[in-house]
Amino acid sequence: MLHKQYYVEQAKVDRLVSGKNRKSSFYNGIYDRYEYPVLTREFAPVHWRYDLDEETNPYFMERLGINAVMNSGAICLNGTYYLVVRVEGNDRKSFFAVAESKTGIDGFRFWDEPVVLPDTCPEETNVYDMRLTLHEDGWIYGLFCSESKDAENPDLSAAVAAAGIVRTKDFKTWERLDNLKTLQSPQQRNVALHPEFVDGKYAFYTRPMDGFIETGSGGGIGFGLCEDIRHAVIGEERIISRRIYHTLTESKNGAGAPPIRGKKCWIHIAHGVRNTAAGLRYVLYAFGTDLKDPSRVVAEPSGVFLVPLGEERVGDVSNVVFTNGAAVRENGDVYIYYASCDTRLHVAATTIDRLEEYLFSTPKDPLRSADCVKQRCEMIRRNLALLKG
Ligand code: M1P
Repeated sequence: MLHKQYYVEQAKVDRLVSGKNRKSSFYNGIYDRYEYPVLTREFAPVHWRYDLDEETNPYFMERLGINAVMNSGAICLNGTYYLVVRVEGNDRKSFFAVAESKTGIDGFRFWDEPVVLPDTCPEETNVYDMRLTLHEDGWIYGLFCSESKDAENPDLSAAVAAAGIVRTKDFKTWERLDNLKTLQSPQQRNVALHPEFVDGKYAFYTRPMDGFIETGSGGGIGFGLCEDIRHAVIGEERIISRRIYHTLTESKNGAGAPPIRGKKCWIHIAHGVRNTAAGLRYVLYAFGTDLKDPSRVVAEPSGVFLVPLGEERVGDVSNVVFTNGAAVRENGDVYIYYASCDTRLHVAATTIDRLEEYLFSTPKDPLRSADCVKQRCEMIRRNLALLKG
């Protein structure tokens, strides 16, 4: 028999799912932030966490708790927003689950069952951060991190990150393809697939890494082509968004959602990482690449695009915002899904026009204090002249 506490717990989930989200008072003209996260662990269905049967669970104890819901792939199809969410169990293992909404800013409800990927890699211990691409070949691809123990290193935390590839048409049946092989780089994380063929080939944004945490000689976000996505091999990776000393990408960076086709360029929202006395700080930044040659950067606004603010700054991995999904509507509205502190998921809403104005009108980073203050003074003086009439 169903335990009566089930109804109490399910009512809490239903209340959260039916709650309305509101724009917050935050303003920067680039995007709107929202007051509430779009998903937290409390949105996880009760039947994922509890044995509902009164006989086998007389105290209605949580059996398989959910620790966090975060980094999500996103797509808008026929007016419905789909997220493929990274859900982390209390056992530290992540899995994927689909949540859908009609508004993109609230009302996300998880499907009844998590995604079950074909289990083709016996050494794979953890999977996370799926980037969804609706490709012009007709498939929806999901690229994710497939993590395994580094069998050659006795250190218990030594691991190997590879890019797993799956594809689907309905988010229910998933075909697993070979993991991506990059001949120049031993490890990969944060890999995204470009939505269109480039020179007749599949194009990938990569993040070459020497180790599991440190990118080492990996200079930033790479770009590479391959012919056969079922057995994807990339020979040359060209770095298109470099890590730079004393900027937000100094320690590492990585692609976010697959780029968005704008009117003037491909719009990229990526993450950058720098080290601080308080540990690594993850923020988002943006750049634009040429519509015909997506490996050529044409717009590089200076500084951060989005940083963790207020309550977003605290969580399992504090001082982190991370994105791997954005949903675009036909009218040009863009919803950027970002997680804070590997704990919960938020949305920032903008449009293609606003993003392109940001990309092309924000000044470039002059990279030195003396030049940065000159750049600022030029704007201040123009403004003062305007204010004085
Ligand atoms: O903990 C912050 C993020 O760390 C990793 O990103 P990166 O590979 O750039 O260091 C990822 O594991 C990501 O999931 C996580 O949010």
